[in-house]
Amino acid sequence: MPAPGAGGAEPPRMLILCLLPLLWLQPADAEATRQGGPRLQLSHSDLRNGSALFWEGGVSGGYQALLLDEDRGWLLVGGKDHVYLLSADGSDLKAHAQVHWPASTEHVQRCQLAGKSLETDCANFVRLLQPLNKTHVYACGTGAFHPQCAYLRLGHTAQEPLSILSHTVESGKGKCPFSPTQAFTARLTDGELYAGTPVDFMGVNAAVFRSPVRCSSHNHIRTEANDQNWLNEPDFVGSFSIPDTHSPDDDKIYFFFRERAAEADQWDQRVYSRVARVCKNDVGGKRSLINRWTTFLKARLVCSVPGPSGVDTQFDELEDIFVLETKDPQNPTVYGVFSTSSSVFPGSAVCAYSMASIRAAFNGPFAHKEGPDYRWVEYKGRIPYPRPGTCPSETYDALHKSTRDFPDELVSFMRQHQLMWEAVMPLGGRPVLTRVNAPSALRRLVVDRVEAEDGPYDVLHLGTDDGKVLKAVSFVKDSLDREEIILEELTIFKSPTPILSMQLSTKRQQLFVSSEEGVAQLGLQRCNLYGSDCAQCCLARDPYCSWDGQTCSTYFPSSRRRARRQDVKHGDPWSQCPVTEDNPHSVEVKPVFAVEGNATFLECVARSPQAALRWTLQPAEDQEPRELHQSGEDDRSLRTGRGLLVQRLQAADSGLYTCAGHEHSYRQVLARYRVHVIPSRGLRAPPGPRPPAGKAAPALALWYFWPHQQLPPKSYKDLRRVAVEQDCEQLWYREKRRQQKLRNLKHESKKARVRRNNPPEAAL
Ligand SMILES: *[C@@H]1O[C@H](CO)[C@@H](O)[C@H](O)[C@H]1NC(C)=O
Ligand SMILES: *[C@@H]1O[C@H](CO)[C@@H](O)[C@H](O)[C@H]1NC(C)=O
Ligand SMILES: CC(=O)N[C@H]1CO[C@H](CO)[C@@H](O)[C@@H]1O
Repeated sequence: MPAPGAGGAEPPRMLILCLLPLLWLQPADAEATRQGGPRLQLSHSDLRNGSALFWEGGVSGGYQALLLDEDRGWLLVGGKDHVYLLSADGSDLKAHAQVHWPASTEHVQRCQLAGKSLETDCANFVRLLQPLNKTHVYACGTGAFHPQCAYLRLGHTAQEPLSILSHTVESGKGKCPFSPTQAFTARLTDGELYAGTPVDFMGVNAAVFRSPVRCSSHNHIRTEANDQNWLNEPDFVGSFSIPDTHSPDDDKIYFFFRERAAEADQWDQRVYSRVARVCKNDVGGKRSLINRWTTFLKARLVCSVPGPSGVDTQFDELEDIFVLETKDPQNPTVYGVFSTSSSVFPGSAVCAYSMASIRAAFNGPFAHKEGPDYRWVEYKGRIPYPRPGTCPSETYDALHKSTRDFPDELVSFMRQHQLMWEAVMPLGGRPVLTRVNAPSALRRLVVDRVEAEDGPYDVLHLGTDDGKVLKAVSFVKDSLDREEIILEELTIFKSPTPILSMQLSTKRQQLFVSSEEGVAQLGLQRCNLYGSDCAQCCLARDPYCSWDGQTCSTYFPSSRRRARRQDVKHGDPWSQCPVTEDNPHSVEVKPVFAVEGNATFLECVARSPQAALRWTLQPAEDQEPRELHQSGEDDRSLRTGRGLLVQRLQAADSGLYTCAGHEHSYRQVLARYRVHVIPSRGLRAPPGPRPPAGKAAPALALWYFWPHQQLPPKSYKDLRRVAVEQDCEQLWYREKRRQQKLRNLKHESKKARVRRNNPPEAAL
């Protein structure tokens, strides 16, 4: 394997370095960012160059509602007063059609009279798009703080590919929030809309509703209003229909949200995350709980890192939820992204839950509070039959065909007991991914289950609050240790604006991402960017990618090509790639001459951000190489992400320096330098006939390594002229100018920013 940067045909260059200023060296930082940093980092402009397609139309409120049609390959996008139909035609993401759907003038005026802003509040922000059937979509918008819903017809005629059916416009109360920023969730299934949403102008009261959308036989039904035990200032995050048994009568809708925790210490004002569920066939009670849920139950969703002294780090605030479908429709894996409200260390975490653990919490004991002055305890009394929360179905009990037939005892129990005593714990008892003290927080996630050579992996695509998408994979290794790998960090949007929505197309292997700036479409992998050899491809450990013998490219599990090389779990190129023992002799040795007492800089750049650089020095042929540690015996040597700097050179620093990149078990020699330290007394010797006999050796050494097409210098005087004046002075002034620039910059901004923006450059 050729060494990077070893300029093949070029003759060895003689390097003499002057004292290198140390201002820009930052060994500690360089080491720190290498740990667990993303393997691939692409800026917005990198992505523009072929990796992603963009549809831009900056608008306040952003594009919050996305609806993907996998079969036809288009994306419906809800924005301010408009719905757009986007599709990618090769080189572009284009709006093929759009429909204008404003709020009524009357409501815009009322909204403004109430003190709201025309720009950011008093418009119809489209927040919900749900498929109704092949030709129609149910759409809801805020309608200038007067929510409205309507049918949207698709592809009716070529002249009018998208239209709002004006006769279908109806109130959106209980389906869609009033404000473009209030949290909510809604899902249309079987002609009914299940929604968790605020129901008033101020956004103070929120409830879980079911509203008929199409000719459905069911009534309107909701959670009890003004009862903190049902819901306590909730922020809804997601809702899903998940079957419980083979009988549709047992089907349930699950709601995910965060709310003020009534059961926590009342002085503590904690927020907890929740999962709640209702039966689809719940029609409310007959004498009590009329048009109220009789099956509404909720449990706490825990995402925490166990601490050493029993004090767990809680990520309490649910931000987004993704239900990863599996072959078994009753048992998808539920992924949540959480943030911590702790101001000590801001952070985010991703936790995964099994449906079994969620069901176990709902089948467990109820929480109970005897009265206002009592604490929450586990309910130990008699539990009515059928068990509270069970759907009326033949599976458990043929007597009760409808929730209206439920015994009074059960209905009155349901009035008092919504909260389960046990919390739902994450799979593995801890997060699959944590990110603390990071510059941004995680806000959205989608998960793709990818079949790799060594098994299935759940790849997380995470949207941040500053316009980025991270691709990560996390798994338990043989040792039971969990490993989290950030594969990519993509800066999708120009400005650091929050990611609002993400849609995954598994069929097309595409990801759609929206923000206030617009919508981006990108592939799930960019394998070719990991590197152009098998080892780099293998070390990347991206389940989407494998080495096909020529390039790093998409891995297809179905293809029976045994030649595909991939090892996600261990990333071990030894087992996967045609690398035999890495031969250091394939890397050319560059001679370096430096003056005693001065400094020299040996360049060596890792090929991936995860590789650690190690330096060894072999002082003489018959001596063993020894490793140069980060903090040497004296602090004359400094290692940076770009190389090694040795200051105040001594004669003993001469020898063969080898730089190798280490990653897992893989070691690759990247650069070799033969450093010759020339005694400074020799250089300072006055120009004269000959140097003292004892000082002849350096001149010989110099001559030996001198570029072949040049004549060797005749004397120390020549050496000084050629080497010092020509090379060094130029370098010195160049460096001085650079320094001055840096100093000026430093005055303007903070040190840390300057460092980040001006990575140390190789001096030669
Ligand atoms: C864009 O990509 C091409 C190859 O796909 C590459 O040659 C070119 O340098 C890239 N340009 C920029 C500005 O990154
Ligand atoms: C879809 O639903 C709309 C509204 O109920 C109805 O008019 C239309 O005929 C339906 N289309 C199909 C293909 O079922
Ligand atoms: C070429 C060069 O920069 N030489 C410097 C080496 O260090 C001595 C003092 O230690 C300076 O005087 C030289 O200018």
